[in-house]
Amino acid sequence: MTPIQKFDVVVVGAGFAGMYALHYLRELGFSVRVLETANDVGGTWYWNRYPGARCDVNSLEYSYQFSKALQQQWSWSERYATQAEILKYANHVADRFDLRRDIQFNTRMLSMHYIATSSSQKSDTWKIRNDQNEIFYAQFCVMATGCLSSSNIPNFPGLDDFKGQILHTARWPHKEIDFSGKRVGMIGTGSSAIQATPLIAAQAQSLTIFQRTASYSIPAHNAPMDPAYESRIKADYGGFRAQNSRRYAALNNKPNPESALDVSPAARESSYQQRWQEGGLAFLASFNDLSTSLKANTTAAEFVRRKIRGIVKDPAVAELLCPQTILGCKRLCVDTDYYQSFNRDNVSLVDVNVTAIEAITTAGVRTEAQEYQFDTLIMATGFDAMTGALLSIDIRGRDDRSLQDKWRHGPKNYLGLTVNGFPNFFTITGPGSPSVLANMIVAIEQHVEWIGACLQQLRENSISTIEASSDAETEWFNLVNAIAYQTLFADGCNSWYTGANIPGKPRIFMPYLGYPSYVEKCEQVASAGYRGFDLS
Ligand code: NA7
Repeated sequence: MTPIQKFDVVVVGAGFAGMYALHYLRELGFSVRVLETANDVGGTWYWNRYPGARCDVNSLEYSYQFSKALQQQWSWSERYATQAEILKYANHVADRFDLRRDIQFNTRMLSMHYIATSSSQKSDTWKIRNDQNEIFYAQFCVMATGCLSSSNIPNFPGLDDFKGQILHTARWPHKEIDFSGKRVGMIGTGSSAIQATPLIAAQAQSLTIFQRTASYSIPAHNAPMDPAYESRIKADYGGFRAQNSRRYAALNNKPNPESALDVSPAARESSYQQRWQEGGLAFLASFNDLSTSLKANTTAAEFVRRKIRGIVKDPAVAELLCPQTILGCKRLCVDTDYYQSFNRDNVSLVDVNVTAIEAITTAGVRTEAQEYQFDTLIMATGFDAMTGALLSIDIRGRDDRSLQDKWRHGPKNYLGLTVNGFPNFFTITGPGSPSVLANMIVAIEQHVEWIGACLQQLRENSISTIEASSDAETEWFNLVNAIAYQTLFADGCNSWYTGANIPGKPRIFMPYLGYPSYVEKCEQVASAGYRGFDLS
């Protein structure tokens, strides 16, 4: 007989969002079961184990703040934490808060169906089925499936024919790969490839990188954690966090309130130089109009291009590495010696816009110009971001309508948290919320706490169902778009923010831009008795 299990809340995913959702909701007295495909916690940091994988947010910020003791006691060893250290932290949190007893690992969700019952029964519920044919019933579903969890494997002809080793950065084997003596090919030049390149190049016999779009990358200037800096932050960690949460991306990026166009060329250069020297994503906050004025953005883009030309010795390769897109319309990359790698004799760059990839062959990659032979082929081709993981599950709301159908023209929801037609269903850092354009862990904590407060309100007022209204959803969708179109990023390039990296995916700028204004709106909705929701 199929075992049936009942919970107040089923959470899907045991990354940072699912872990905190479990802890928070359990503390509020809800029965919670987390279902996770992997065999351990960590989410994106469980899967992305490629060489060089590292967070692009400062480690003192990319960590939970819900527990003062945890944030005081945990010490990060570097300015930017490695994947291994972040995973160690996730494991520490799981142990410290005894999370594993309510997490079921090695289980993939197949379907989640809403079952409406009559109002007198007051037991509207979700029926969830996993790949082991287990059935779970839950009054609420919380999707903590992650923004960068569904990997993108382009449909190259012949992909299965390759006789060597094929790897994807987001599905990296759980063991060290030795590239010594290997001829390695890598497709893609996003963040993952940019982090992996210097390390693979240092080991492999040869590394050939296939580039479709050049990325802007700012040096990380990573270093061991400065104990004096750590002590200073920890002396007022709460104050540091509060100040960051009031910033546009909830990051300590020290935004310059000036326009790039209001200062002299020398002052502008000096400002960019200082940010380049400091390193990291804060480069985008060099001036207040880099995301809104093409003229201002071009000054920053030109600065980075000059840097690339200064680092890369072969002028033709340097030119190929110079991005021509709007700086920031794809996520800025943060690197250690990426551009320098192209000065090595064993690294070469192929522009697939000039010689397109025709097929993967038994021996390697065939472009329009030639065949390249490899021992190992790495797909650094990114993700079906933000919606991919959600839409891989057969989620059905009212009247058996699927989420795939509902979102066939792009994701539409309310507050990036809830979907009309899908009662008692929440998405953590879903499209329509700041998510990837804010400090993810800060965004996760805000979402979990908002959901927790909401469930508590429902319980206290004997309300069994909450559902976003269609009007509120439309209004929200229009707002997210209107804000995006005030910037250059909405249609500035083919980024995964817009779904443009996945053939056939509807093109919509998905994240809500501006963390503080978003939080304010969520709070207003809650304090107005969950305005925009139907409660029953
Ligand atoms: P990204 O940033 O999406 O990069 C994927 C790369 O793969 C990018 O350069 C793509 O080129 C390239 N790509 C994808 N499909 C193809 C095909 N069919 N042919 C050639 N090249 C292709 O993913 P990452 O894993 O590097 O980073 C994701 C995020 O993780 C990052 O933004 C950080 O937030 C952390 P394109 O640019 O689409 O032309």
